[in-house]
Amino acid sequence: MAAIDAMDQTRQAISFAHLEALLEAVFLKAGAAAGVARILAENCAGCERDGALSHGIFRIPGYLGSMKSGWVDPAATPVVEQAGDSFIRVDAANGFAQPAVAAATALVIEKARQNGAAVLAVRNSHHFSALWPDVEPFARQGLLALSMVNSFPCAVAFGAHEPVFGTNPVAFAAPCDGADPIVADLATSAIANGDVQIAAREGKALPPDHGVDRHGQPTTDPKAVLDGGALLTFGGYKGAAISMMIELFCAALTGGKFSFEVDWSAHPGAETPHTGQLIIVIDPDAGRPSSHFAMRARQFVDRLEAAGASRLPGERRYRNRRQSIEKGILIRNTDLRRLQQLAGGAAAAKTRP
Ligand code: NDP
Ligand code: PYC
Repeated sequence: MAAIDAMDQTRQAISFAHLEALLEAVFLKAGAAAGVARILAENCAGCERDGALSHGIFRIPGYLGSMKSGWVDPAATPVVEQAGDSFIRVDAANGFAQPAVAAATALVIEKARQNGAAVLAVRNSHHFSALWPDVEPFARQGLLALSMVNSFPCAVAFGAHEPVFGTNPVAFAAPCDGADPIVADLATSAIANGDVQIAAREGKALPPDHGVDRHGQPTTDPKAVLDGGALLTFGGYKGAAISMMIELFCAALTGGKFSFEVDWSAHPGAETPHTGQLIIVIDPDAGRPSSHFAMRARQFVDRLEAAGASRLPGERRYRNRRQSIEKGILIRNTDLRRLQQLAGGAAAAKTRP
């Protein structure tokens, strides 16, 4: 999509299956391998369904720009390497991160169940989405998962004057008795770059203390942040420390690039960060005769709620998901038409609601 038309407020509700099929056709038409197109379509449609809008269909132009410019290989075959009993490395071969993670998932689960924990270190990969889709499925199988990914230089360390960090999100998922898994997923910058872009398109100001302009001066203007400025980390030096951990774990450990090493200047239109990702999976009941963790998680959540916690992380997304499943996913008509064009005529018949 050349641009999302922020002025067009007319929308229609479409099913998840319809959106997923449409996006799959878009990725296929742009040259993605069949397996890659399917995985990215499910991921992107899931973000839209759950209201994770900074990483839903808004990202399609960026995906396609990266593919068209030759920056990412949408037909890459990831190479899975067993680096240790419970340490699995994947070379994503300059492809997207999600197919690389998918290629190793069965092995990671097997090793986590066998040994109590497993580490998945992905390098040479492009992650352009939310992180929760990477961790939630593990928790649905009774496992704990922690993941992080670095991105591209757009956030300044506490007291620094140049962006070295990416927006570097971290996410965890945990099973909880009688409920959806607990899932938290957050950028370590004060705000995700995607939300800054959305604010710029919609003419909205950022909250104070989120970004600086190209001269290092505080600004609430999203355009000034995007045009040579930078984001701050959340929580000052504390967020900076977590962002530093993410750089070390996702680049130095995996063999991927640090955010500051990402240079797509020779690939106009490219937007997907070419970095690395780490996932740690733990079997919480390893060495115990019966399931314990999910029950303890439930007790903790009950205590939080009794203490007045108004909502848990992940709750907004789950609510959106339930609504989308019941009533359909609301998509602007202009966006739907543009996606249909990108999918090509042949796909249109396949993707009717
Ligand atoms: P948010 O600040 O919107 O939310 C962060 C977390 O806090 C979520 O789990 C959210 O749950 C939860 N939360 C929000 N408000 C409350 C509240 N009042 N009480 C309790 N919990 C709350 O996310 P970010 O803007 O930091 O990140 C947005 C997305 O961008 C993430 O999915 C992230 O993975 C993605 N991202 C991806 C990058 C990449 O390189 N691929 C880089 C940076 C970000 P809920 O979801 O239910 O609202
Ligand atoms: O929203 O900060 C972000 C982001 C970076 C890469 C993908 N999403």
